[in-house]
Amino acid sequence: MRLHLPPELSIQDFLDDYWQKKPLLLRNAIRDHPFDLSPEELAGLACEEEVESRMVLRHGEQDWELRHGPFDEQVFAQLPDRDWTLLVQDVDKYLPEVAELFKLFHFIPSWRFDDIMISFAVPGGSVGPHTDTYDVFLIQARGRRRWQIGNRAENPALLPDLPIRVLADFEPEQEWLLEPGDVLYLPPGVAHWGIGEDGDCMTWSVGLRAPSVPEMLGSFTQYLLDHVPEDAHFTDPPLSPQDSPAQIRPEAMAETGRKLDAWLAAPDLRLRWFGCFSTEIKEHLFIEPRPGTVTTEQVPGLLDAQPWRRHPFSRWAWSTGGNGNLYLFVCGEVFELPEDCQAVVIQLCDAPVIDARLLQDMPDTLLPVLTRLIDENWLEPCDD
Ligand SMILES: [Mn+2]
Repeated sequence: MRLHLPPELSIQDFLDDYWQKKPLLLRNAIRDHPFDLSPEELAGLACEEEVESRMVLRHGEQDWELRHGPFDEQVFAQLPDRDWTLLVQDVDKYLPEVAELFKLFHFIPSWRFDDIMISFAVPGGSVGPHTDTYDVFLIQARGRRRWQIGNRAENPALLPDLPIRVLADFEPEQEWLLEPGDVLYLPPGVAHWGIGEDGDCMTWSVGLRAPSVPEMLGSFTQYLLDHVPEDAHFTDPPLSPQDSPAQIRPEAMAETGRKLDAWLAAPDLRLRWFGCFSTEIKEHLFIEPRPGTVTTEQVPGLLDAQPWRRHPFSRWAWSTGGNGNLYLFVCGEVFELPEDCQAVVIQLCDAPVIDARLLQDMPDTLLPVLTRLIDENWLEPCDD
């Protein structure tokens, strides 16, 4: 399965000219995925307690009525023929055939992806014109949907008093009717409006993660607070008597700046934080730890007995620090490993199925880490 780009456009061209810059419509880009999720199956997911879902009705109890799932099955029978849409978040976490689609976008780091949201719309159904703060690949999976896109605007005006963010002024600049297999790439901030055309339609939205800078600062400073030793204190620059003892002199600020900058810019601490931050999982996607604990001695036998995979909710990444350290990040935690573990770490993070043969000659230092990964259920047997 691959993404079919026009012959004159290479992946590198796409990354250079379009990624995070401008929209691109790719006609017939997915040709060998069955998209065989039925509207009934999607509605079934929206009825489940742990699945995040929403419904937007254009003319409900108010204009743009928003309803939150989980929904009762009978709700679907009472809906009008037109002008509503159902959106189900994180479908990739529940259906492996949906998660498969991430493979199409292997040219983007896997830790950048958030989820695949699937929306079903009847004719006229939509969430209104809006902007998103993240990149998205809108994949037409079933039926046809009309997409209008506008330009990029900073802080655009919204319609007042609505439960969803609908742009007050939306001027479409381009318009396309998407057919199954078409993919529309949108960078952050581009106004867009997708409306169900004739008959039902389904869009699979592959969404990226783009935490805000305040979110990153909040998380990073908390990480610093947890890791900077408490006995690191303020110290004076070389002092000389002051005419006004109340003055804060530039030398005092320079010294204070050096202290803070040393921690803010510490490369290793920053990398550890970023890896943990990027692999954190959403709270409601809680991974139940494996019942009973596993001992380090049991691990080689367990791994040998059957194929293993990453838990579908889990997030993984790895990196090397400036000091040559190898870091494995899983679900917001960091494991520091010797360099000779790199091949195994890559396999753990990237391979669809963990090959026990590669793990057979793994360095012993990896064993306690694998024990923890299995204990937490971040690694699970394939047939679970
Ligand atoms: Mn959107």
